[in-house]
Amino acid sequence: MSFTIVEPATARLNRSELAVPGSRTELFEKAARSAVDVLFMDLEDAVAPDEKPQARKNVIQALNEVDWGDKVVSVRINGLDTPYMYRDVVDIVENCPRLDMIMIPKAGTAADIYAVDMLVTQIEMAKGRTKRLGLEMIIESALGMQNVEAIAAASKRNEALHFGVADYAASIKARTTNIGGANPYYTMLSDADSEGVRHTHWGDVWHYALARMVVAARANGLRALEGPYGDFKDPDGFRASARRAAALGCEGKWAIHPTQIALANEEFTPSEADITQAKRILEAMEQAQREGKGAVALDGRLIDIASIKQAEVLVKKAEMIAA
Ligand code: 1VU
Ligand code: GLV
Ligand code: MG
Repeated sequence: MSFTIVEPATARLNRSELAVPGSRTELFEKAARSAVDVLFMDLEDAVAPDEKPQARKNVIQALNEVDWGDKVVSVRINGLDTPYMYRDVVDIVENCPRLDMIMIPKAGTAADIYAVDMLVTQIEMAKGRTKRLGLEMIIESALGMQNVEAIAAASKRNEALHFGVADYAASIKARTTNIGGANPYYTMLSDADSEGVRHTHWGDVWHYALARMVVAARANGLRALEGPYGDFKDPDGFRASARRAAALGCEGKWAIHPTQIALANEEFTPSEADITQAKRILEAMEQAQREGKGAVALDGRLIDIASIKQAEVLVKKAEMIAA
């Protein structure tokens, strides 16, 4: 290990995160009763400008009146460049003791996080809030991606980074109108094979951005989450998107429709086979260490001390889900 120890953020199960527009009050109870791990009530892009003040009132009322059970509840405030954001923070933090986190959209620089932290800290002190609020940031602009490391390290309140693929695509001027998923333009054509056929190879157009964000999150002890998949009638596409995000180190994905909650929960839950294999690795390494060995073979493959850490990630996640 480095002499620099990475402190993990508040541990929360965050396989799924449901987006609930603050203007649609009829959805609040449904969200509270759903199987989602975390939900955020949105004051930002799902709410039209004329509806912003009313949506803020709706969210405050719901945070005080709806029984959210053990759900982790967040509010997505408006961006720091809008006339709404300061009042979102002041009214919501002053009046909502149940709130767990604030989601900052379009985080661009570490100073954005500093500004929200400063405001939240003053309100917490003034109001004697006992529950310390966490911050989750959406990385969804070229500026935010350029500064992602500094954003991740900007506050001790930070808990998670989210990849906001829709705004990110717009910000980098990518050629797409899809929200997440594959991009038919992002392909390469192979040379002709022995039968003269040329094959199209699909790539993951978001690989670099997502991987870069995951590294920044993990280097600062934060959760990394994948954002929206807009086609909520395409469970296979959602699953593929979630699965490759999990493979890259994400621990959850947004649901923009209730049908995506179970898909996210399933895809970010380690399978029985994965857990069994992880436990076998831990047992084999315990035996190896009793015998004074650091590296041994299991099923014809190398396992060593790093394998213990890999296996523990899976076993700890399974224990968290079972708790
Ligand atoms: O079966 P019921 O009638 O009882 O319920 C409906 C509907 O009310 C409910 N439902 C939801 N419940 C909780 N949270 C939700 N977000 C939610 N969405 C729907 O589920 C049942 C089936 O709904 P539906 O298929 O009839 O869906 P609608 O036509 O009512 O709504 C579809 C959209 C996509 C508009 C809706 O799901 C929605 O508003 N989703 C969230 C949008 C959002 O928050 N966007 C911001 C985050 S994404 C981003 O920033 C970048 C793209
Ligand atoms: C989320 O906010 C996105 O823009 O994808
Ligand atoms: Mg966005």
